Amino acid sequence: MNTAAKRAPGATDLAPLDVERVRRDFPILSREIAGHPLAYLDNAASSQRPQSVIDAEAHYYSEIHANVHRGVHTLSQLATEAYEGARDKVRTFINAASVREIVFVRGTTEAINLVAQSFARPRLAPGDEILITWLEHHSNIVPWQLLAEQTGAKLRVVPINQAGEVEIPAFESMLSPRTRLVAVAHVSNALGTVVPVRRIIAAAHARSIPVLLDGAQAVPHMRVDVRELDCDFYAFSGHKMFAPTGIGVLYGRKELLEAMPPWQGGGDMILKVSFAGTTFNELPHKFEAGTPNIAGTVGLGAAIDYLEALGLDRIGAYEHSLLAYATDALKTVPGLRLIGTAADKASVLSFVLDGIHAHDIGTILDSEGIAIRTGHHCAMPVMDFFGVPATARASLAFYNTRAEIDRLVAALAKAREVFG
Ligand code: C6P
Repeated sequence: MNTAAKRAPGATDLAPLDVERVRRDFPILSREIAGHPLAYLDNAASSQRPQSVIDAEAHYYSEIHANVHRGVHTLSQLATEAYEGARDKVRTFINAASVREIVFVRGTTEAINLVAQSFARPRLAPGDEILITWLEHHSNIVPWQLLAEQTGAKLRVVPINQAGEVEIPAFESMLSPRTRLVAVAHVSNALGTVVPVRRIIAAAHARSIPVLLDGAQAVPHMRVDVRELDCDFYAFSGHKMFAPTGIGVLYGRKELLEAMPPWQGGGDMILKVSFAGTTFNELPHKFEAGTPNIAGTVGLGAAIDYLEALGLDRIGAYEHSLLAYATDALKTVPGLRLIGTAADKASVLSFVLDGIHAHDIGTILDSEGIAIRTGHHCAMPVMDFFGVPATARASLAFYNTRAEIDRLVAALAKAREVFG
């Protein structure tokens, strides 16, 4: 295979990422754990923050903090500008048509629950169906189970294959006249599978069925364009894309959001309140009851600036080559079985090692300064499918290096010596 063929789509003319320089932007990456330089390979759980994001939050608190949309005083206006400015950055980042389609929430989990309760619940009758896949995170399973209990609707689950890919023919055959919503991950957190969401959306839309994408594991790794994808809802979390915790985004098509009732009631989501009745605020404020996470949105805006400056295509190209390197390196470890071998994958290596529990692997790696996640990754059905109680999962970001992968492989050899 020639070099160009190994590159990510669209990356042909890009100068490569200067990873050593990039690493210096992240203060935490220079710390030690257990006397070793930190190798942070737990980015799917939560990534780290560049100094610019930390500075943006600190500047917000030390210079402009006040409540938003509520005051005529200077600070309140500055805080409102910063908050709404971040919304516009998100709009550009995912290429939404309007800032009215960008709702700030706590994270992916809250975004999906909002859609379940405000969009789906009023539309569901007993016997209606919600379609998800076998590789979903619990955040894209449990809200639909709760909804099914509340409405009498049915949750249907599209199978995956041994590589961890969604069975598209099965998906197409499971779309029925009773399907009211399709909700699927863009990228699987437990396996790294990139789901062919364009095909899924096209098939669902051909039957006028709306589609929600759980983009928690996609936005940090690839350019997401909600209009090009043609999805109806897109949910993601700031903390996986180098932004603060407690802030996330629900993108929704304006016509759909406009037709939806508010999810929570309170301040800021109203235009007028009297005991005779309440008039709700316009989009997106209708869905943002109470004082929001203003500092978090400012940090999210700074994270977007940072990602845009590096370039999502450049990030994708670098991560693809690191994933290929890591996949080959892990295959050399005796007794290691990769879980999740889809043809199209992003930045996740889940594995089991013969005779060693995932938690023991995690503990040994931690003593070597290497952070990975072990367990079910909030995707228990995936573990059941592959017949394992847990996996060890290394998840990569653009600041990880081949040297860190080499350390991972060496530490796994050590784990085999200790437990083997
Ligand atoms: N996955 C992981 O280690 P929140 O917690 O709301 O920010 O994101 C939930 C969520 C939803 N969908 C997917 C695909 C996810 O990966 C996650 C979070 C983390 O894999 C923590 S469980």
